Amino acid sequence: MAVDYTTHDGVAVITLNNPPVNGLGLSTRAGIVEGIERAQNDPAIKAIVLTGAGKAFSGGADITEFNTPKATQEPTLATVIKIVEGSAKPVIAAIHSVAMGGGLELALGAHYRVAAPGAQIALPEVKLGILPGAGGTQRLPRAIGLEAALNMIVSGAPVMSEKLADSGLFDELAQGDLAEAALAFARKVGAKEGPHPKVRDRKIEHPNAAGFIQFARNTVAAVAKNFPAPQKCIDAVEAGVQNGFDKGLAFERECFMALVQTPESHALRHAFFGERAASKIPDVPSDTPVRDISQVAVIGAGTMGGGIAMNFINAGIPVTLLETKQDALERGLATIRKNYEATVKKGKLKPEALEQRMALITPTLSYDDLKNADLIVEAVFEELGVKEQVFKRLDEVAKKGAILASNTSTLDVDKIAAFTKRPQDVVGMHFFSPANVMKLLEVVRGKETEKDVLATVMKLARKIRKTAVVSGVCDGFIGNRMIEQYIRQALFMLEEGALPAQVDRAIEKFGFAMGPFRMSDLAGNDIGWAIRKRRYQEHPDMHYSKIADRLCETGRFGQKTGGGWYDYKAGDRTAYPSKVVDDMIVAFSKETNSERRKISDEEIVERLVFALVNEGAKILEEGIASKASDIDMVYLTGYGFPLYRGGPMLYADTVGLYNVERAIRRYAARPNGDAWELAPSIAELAAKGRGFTG
Ligand code: 3H9
Repeated sequence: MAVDYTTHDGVAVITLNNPPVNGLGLSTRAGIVEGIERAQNDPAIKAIVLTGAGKAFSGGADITEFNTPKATQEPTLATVIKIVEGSAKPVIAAIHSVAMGGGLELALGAHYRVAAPGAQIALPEVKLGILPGAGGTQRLPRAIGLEAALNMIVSGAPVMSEKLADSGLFDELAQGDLAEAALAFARKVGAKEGPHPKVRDRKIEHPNAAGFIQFARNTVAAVAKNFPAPQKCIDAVEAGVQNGFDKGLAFERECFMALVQTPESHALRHAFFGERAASKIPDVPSDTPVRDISQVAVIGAGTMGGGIAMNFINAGIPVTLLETKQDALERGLATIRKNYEATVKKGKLKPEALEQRMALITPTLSYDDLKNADLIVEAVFEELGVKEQVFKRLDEVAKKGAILASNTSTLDVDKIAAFTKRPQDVVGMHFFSPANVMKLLEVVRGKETEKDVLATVMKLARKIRKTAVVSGVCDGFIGNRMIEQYIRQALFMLEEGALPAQVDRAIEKFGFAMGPFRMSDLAGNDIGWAIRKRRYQEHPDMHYSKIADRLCETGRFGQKTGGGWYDYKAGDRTAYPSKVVDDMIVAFSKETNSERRKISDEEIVERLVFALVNEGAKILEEGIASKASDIDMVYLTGYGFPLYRGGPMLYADTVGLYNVERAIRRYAARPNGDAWELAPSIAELAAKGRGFTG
């Protein structure tokens, strides 16, 4: 049963009991209606308290029901709220912990609201690409005013209940026990004659509603250009302001039904569940005991090591930072300080907090100082020999049970683990640069990594606010292994007729934050060159365009050398198309007998994105990633894949695997087609009419 019903001396208490967050799925909705009716029919009941068991009042509509028959099956949430609002006996919402989305809308349908402090109050629907669809856009402005409501609806951000104490939303902020306070309140109002107040009857008062709505519209247009929901939120609020509650409500419903079908909403919901699913590892039970991590050490105080250290410090975990030379250590500390100073300047960190954070770092030159660390993250030079020295040393000094992590981005974690006598404690923690900013953390599971090590790292990732995705051991793990195929295609297309600016423009129009050539100029073309040189030795049969090597031979390493695929001016990061490079590309095509042709933007997007998809499919086949949504989370949080498309695997499903397969076969039959070896699972799923994500 998703709802409990109890009575307390003339007051009925309806308790949502649908863990984990009292989502308003069909059975919960039906249970509320049943409870209200039972209370109506019991003459001894004078008032009804509506509350939630466990860790929420309610987290809103059950998102898993969206686009299923249950979502529209009666009683819908709108019906439930109508019944609550129409109850002759007063309904009091007793709100604690979380009242979000449909949960808050339900509370707004009650006649009174009593809240505990510390509750997160939000209409976060916009973050799922929809709008509040059960009266939120109509009732919240009537409860707390147009401006505050529109801000909450368009941002989706939670506001603490105590901040809303005087907003008109709550009738009482309970200081002691919420249940007691709600019961006392219920008895008080239960003794009063009805009718009891309804939020829908309140007026929206604003000196210049039309002006404010226009202002909101302009603001949203600037920040949410690829998402339809924010504008629709404004439209729905406006409809209520202009045409009254009932018409506003009908318009809101219409917008909700349309938005819930959009690919953008589908993508955002996929990301919501993908993020949570990523933290679950199929063969590591959720109750696996974790190791205590209260002291971390980071080896290497360079850009990467410093950024990694900041993550732990920000979470209040002390870090011992090790370098081999005093000046490198000092440089590293100075960079960390500079980063925090920049945050203070932006007003996002208090000056005293800066010193507190710096005080959490213990700099050292001695491995002996690592003996108390519960977790040691190595961020030294990316070469197996260097890693060997470090891990052998760590094996000597680290305490028993300490987790030894490598930040390697390409090397074999099993080989690294084998440098120690405790491979079960070794794991990859691949942070992305800048490590203190980027959300993604690839957790690389070695063949001997213990389950509790994985469970510990996943829990810690949440603490340091990373999206952690588990990858098996392979060259490049999930993210870089896939990006390699994408870059290969980008380079082939230069040879076949495109120029860097065209490739970048096409994929940026698709929604990537930055095209492959601008990205490479930013990261440094020499980095890719070094990786390719290694590839040429390890995989001499692999067919690459040598065009990027030609560029590197001229010393054009990117922004840092004032030129790469593009030209740069001093102090200006704008990428200007380079005649020298474009001429070089055309000459290279001639030299390699590649016939240049006009390549369409559509082909550019297909070849880049399907290269990711094809490799992603192989990664799934090999079990390197355990689910397609993990791959999407890697690309959404670490590689600038457009959020509104949901990641490469969901995008492939949206296009249809039948179409993806046909395109890959087509490209495989063309020049440079040997780079396309169709992943068998694409054909298999396409034949069954299925997709990667469900
Ligand atoms: C809506 O209400 C539409 C209406 O306007 C109109 C309807 C007609 N549904 O985040 P956590 C699951 S739209 C289904 O790790 P926390 C979640 O997947 C809804 N499942 O916990 C996870 O499952 P699992 C508007 C949900 O304590 C588990 O709960 N509401 C829902 O860090 C724990 O989640 C929102 O957008 C849901 N609504 O944070 C709120 N919510 O354990 C979205 C959660 O299997 N939710 N789950 O992985 C949140 O922001 C957070 O989950 C919350 C708890 C703050 C509630």
